[in-house]
Amino acid sequence: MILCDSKAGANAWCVRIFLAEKGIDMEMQQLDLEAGENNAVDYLRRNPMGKMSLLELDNATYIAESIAIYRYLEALYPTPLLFANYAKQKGKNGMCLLCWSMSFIG
Ligand SMILES: N[C@@H](CCC(=O)N[C@@H](CS)C(=O)NCC(=O)O)C(=O)O
Repeated sequence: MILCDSKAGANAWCVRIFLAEKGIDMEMQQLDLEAGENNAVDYLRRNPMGKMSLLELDNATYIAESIAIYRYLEALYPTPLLFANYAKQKGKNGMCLLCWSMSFIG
Protein backbone atom coordinates (compact mmCIF):
# COMPACT_ATOMS: atom_id res chain seq x y z
CA MET A 1 0.00 0.00 0.00
CA ILE A 2 1.39 3.41 -0.99
CA LEU A 3 0.10 6.86 -0.04
CA CYS A 4 0.55 9.52 -2.70
CA ASP A 5 1.17 12.54 -0.53
CA SER A 6 2.07 16.19 -0.74
CA LYS A 7 3.52 18.42 1.95
CA ALA A 8 1.69 21.38 0.40
CA GLY A 9 -1.95 20.82 1.30
CA ALA A 10 -4.27 20.69 4.32
CA ASN A 11 -6.11 17.54 3.23
CA ALA A 12 -2.90 15.59 2.73
CA TRP A 13 -1.65 16.92 6.05
CA CYS A 14 -4.78 15.56 7.80
CA VAL A 15 -4.29 12.14 6.21
CA ARG A 16 -0.74 12.06 7.62
CA ILE A 17 -2.13 12.96 11.08
CA PHE A 18 -4.66 10.13 10.76
CA LEU A 19 -1.85 7.69 9.94
CA ALA A 20 0.18 8.93 12.92
CA GLU A 21 -2.78 8.58 15.31
CA LYS A 22 -3.29 5.03 14.06
CA GLY A 23 0.42 4.25 14.27
CA ILE A 24 0.46 3.17 10.63
CA ASP A 25 3.85 3.21 8.94
CA MET A 26 3.18 3.44 5.23
CA GLU A 27 5.26 3.82 2.11
CA MET A 28 4.82 7.35 0.70
CA GLN A 29 5.20 8.80 -2.74
CA GLN A 30 5.71 12.55 -2.57
CA LEU A 31 4.25 14.67 -5.35
CA ASP A 32 5.13 18.30 -5.94
CA LEU A 33 1.85 20.21 -6.39
CA GLU A 34 3.68 23.45 -7.22
CA ALA A 35 5.34 21.65 -10.13
CA GLY A 36 1.95 20.28 -11.22
CA GLU A 37 2.89 16.63 -10.71
CA ASN A 38 -0.74 15.96 -9.72
CA ASN A 39 -1.75 16.88 -13.28
CA ALA A 40 0.78 14.60 -14.94
CA VAL A 41 -0.71 11.83 -17.07
CA ASP A 42 0.68 9.09 -14.82
CA TYR A 43 -1.04 10.55 -11.76
CA LEU A 44 -4.31 11.37 -13.56
CA ARG A 45 -4.43 7.77 -14.75
CA ARG A 46 -4.54 6.75 -11.06
CA ASN A 47 -6.71 9.65 -9.87
CA PRO A 48 -8.58 11.51 -12.64
CA MET A 49 -9.53 14.24 -10.12
CA GLY A 50 -5.85 15.17 -9.83
CA LYS A 51 -6.08 15.75 -6.07
CA MET A 52 -4.07 14.57 -3.10
CA SER A 53 -4.03 12.33 -1.22
CA LEU A 54 -4.42 9.02 -3.01
CA LEU A 55 -4.10 5.56 -1.52
CA GLU A 56 -2.79 2.89 -3.86
CA LEU A 57 -3.64 -0.61 -2.71
CA ASP A 58 -1.46 -3.62 -3.43
CA ASN A 59 -3.83 -4.88 -6.12
CA ALA A 60 -3.67 -1.61 -8.15
CA THR A 61 -6.92 -0.33 -6.70
CA TYR A 62 -6.96 3.37 -5.89
CA ILE A 63 -8.83 5.23 -3.17
CA ALA A 64 -9.04 9.00 -3.53
CA GLU A 65 -10.68 11.53 -1.17
CA SER A 66 -9.40 11.84 2.37
CA ILE A 67 -12.66 10.76 4.02
CA ALA A 68 -12.75 7.58 1.92
CA ILE A 69 -9.12 6.95 2.88
CA TYR A 70 -9.95 7.40 6.58
CA ARG A 71 -12.85 4.98 6.36
CA TYR A 72 -10.83 2.35 4.49
CA LEU A 73 -7.94 2.54 6.98
CA GLU A 74 -10.30 2.52 9.97
CA ALA A 75 -11.83 -0.71 8.64
CA LEU A 76 -8.40 -2.23 7.99
CA TYR A 77 -6.82 -1.06 11.26
CA PRO A 78 -9.65 -0.77 13.81
CA THR A 79 -7.31 -0.18 16.75
CA PRO A 80 -7.16 2.51 17.99
CA LEU A 81 -10.70 3.32 16.91
CA LEU A 82 -10.82 6.90 15.62
CA PHE A 83 -14.46 6.89 14.53
CA ALA A 84 -17.32 5.94 16.80
CA ASN A 85 -18.92 2.52 16.55
CA TYR A 86 -22.41 3.42 17.72
CA ALA A 87 -25.21 5.03 15.73
CA LYS A 88 -25.55 8.54 17.16
CA GLN A 89 -21.83 9.24 17.23
CA LYS A 90 -21.36 7.70 13.76
CA GLY A 91 -23.94 10.19 12.46
CA LYS A 92 -22.24 13.11 14.18
CA ASN A 93 -18.80 12.03 12.91
CA GLY A 94 -20.17 11.79 9.37
CA MET A 95 -21.69 15.25 9.65
CA CYS A 96 -18.45 16.79 10.95
CA LEU A 97 -16.33 15.10 8.27
CA LEU A 98 -18.59 16.25 5.46
CA CYS A 99 -18.88 19.82 6.79
CA TRP A 100 -15.12 19.98 7.24
CA SER A 101 -14.49 18.58 3.76
CA MET A 102 -16.98 20.96 2.13
CA SER A 103 -15.39 23.94 3.87
CA PHE A 104 -12.36 23.43 1.59
CA ILE A 105 -14.47 23.71 -1.56
CA GLY A 106 -14.50 27.02 -3.35
N1 LIG B 1 -11.92 16.58 -1.08
C1 LIG B 1 -10.55 16.21 -1.32
C2 LIG B 1 -9.72 17.47 -1.51
C3 LIG B 1 -8.32 17.14 -1.96
C4 LIG B 1 -7.49 18.37 -2.24
O1 LIG B 1 -8.01 19.46 -2.57
N2 LIG B 1 -6.18 18.19 -2.15
C5 LIG B 1 -5.27 19.27 -2.44
C6 LIG B 1 -4.02 19.11 -1.57
S1 LIG B 1 -4.40 19.04 0.13
C7 LIG B 1 -4.83 19.19 -3.89
O2 LIG B 1 -4.67 18.11 -4.41
N3 LIG B 1 -4.62 20.33 -4.54
C8 LIG B 1 -4.07 20.37 -5.86
C9 LIG B 1 -5.00 20.97 -6.86
O3 LIG B 1 -6.16 21.30 -6.54
O4 LIG B 1 -4.55 21.11 -8.01
C10 LIG B 1 -10.02 15.36 -0.16
O5 LIG B 1 -10.53 15.52 0.95
O6 LIG B 1 -9.15 14.51 -0.38
